[in-house]
Amino acid sequence: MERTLIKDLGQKVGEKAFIQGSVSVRRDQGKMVFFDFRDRSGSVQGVVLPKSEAIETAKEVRSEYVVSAEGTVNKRPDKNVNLDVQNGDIELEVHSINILSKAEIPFELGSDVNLDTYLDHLPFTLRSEKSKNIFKIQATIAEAFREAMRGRDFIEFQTPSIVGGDAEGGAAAFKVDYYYDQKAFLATSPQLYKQMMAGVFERVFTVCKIFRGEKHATTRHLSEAVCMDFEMTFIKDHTDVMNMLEHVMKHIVAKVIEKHGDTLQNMGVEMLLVPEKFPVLKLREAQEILGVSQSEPDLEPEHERALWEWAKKEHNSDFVFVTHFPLSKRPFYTYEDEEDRGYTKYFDLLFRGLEINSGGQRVHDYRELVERIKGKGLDPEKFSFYLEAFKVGMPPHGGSSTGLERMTARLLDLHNVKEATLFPRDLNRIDSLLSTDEK
Ligand code: AMO
Repeated sequence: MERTLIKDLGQKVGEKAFIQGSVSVRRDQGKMVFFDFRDRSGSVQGVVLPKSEAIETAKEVRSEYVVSAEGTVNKRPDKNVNLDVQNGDIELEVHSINILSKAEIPFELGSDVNLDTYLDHLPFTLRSEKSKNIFKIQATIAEAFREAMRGRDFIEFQTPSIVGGDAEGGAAAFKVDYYYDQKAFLATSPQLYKQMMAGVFERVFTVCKIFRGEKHATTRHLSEAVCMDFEMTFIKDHTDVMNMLEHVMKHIVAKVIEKHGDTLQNMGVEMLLVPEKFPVLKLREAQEILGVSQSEPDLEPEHERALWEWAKKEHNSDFVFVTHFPLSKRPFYTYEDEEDRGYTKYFDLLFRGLEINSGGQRVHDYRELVERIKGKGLDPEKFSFYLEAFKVGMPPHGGSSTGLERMTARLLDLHNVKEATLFPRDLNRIDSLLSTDEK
């Protein structure tokens, strides 16, 4: 018999059906055995009656066993109907059951365990409803990002992960053993490549991995993260990039609500506040609001959280842009504001109290860029490949980068970015370490 997906069983009342899936719960009531079966489409209650041929096997089955079952789809008696759950008006009266795989589980799926235990058992814990929802929503975020970009004439490109040097200056790059003793690193950002590609296609985007040797254990840093980057040419200044990013963010939020509105509600996620225009503050204005010294070059995590409170109260917004960071603390490619010397046409986008995106206008003049590289104590020779894009003519341009895990975590109000990362890498965690003694 052909497999029927569990979500379609309701259309087969009175008929026989064959399902395949896992056992979420088994309730042995002596004479009868009840099951909650699940597959990728949903769940359904099954019942094995005392006279059924399946009763022996049913008593053997435990939580998470993988099974196939054949039975008749019945309407439930009125008193047992539960319209609040999927398939709450039917049950599968099981005639035969076949164990495809036995299971030995460390604890009940969906148990409230601490983060380390959760991460130690990812092949199992990722199967919980909560985890599946997180990563389904994450997939929608990435899909909606691509959709928004394509809708504005951006072309997707693949960026290399093995690179000759670090684009970001500050971020610690992982060194790689490359052929012939050449020095190579894992990319800390697609920055230089997206700029080069903007010179080719005018508008480009990429969804890629970045690698950063973050030395501190925090709730916001990963050693391997996914970035959604774009770069666009012929901009007037950084505000064109901010407007594009605002459009992208609104599209992502709308798509997530459209596809996962019910899940957000079930997860207790607060309604997202997305105003027509996101509030914008210069760093110095933000510092004045926060009552902190304007000599600080950046915001601390608690400042980002306080600015969320401000944005909610003053602008009914979960988003706030902070612009004009000091030039001295930003990478060499950052554009200086001619009307506000020493400060940059660069921004961070904070979402629900966390920086999820950075971006801005870039230096596009070859000579100036060479000077800026030197100014950072770097050798322009080492950047000659990148610099060729500027030598051969580069339009004014800018772009930005959104951290996928950070955006997912804040959207779903998850405390730690690792909860929004399938297989997080950090100071202590790489999967093989879980199964060997080698350090
Ligand atoms: P930045 O270094 O701010 O900017 O990175 C951009 C965004 O990437 C995410 N991110 C991270 N997420 C988790 N763990 C990390 N270790 C981590 N590092 C970065 C954040 C951050 O906002 N080239 C510039 C972008 C640009 O100018 O276009 C850059 O890399 O969400």
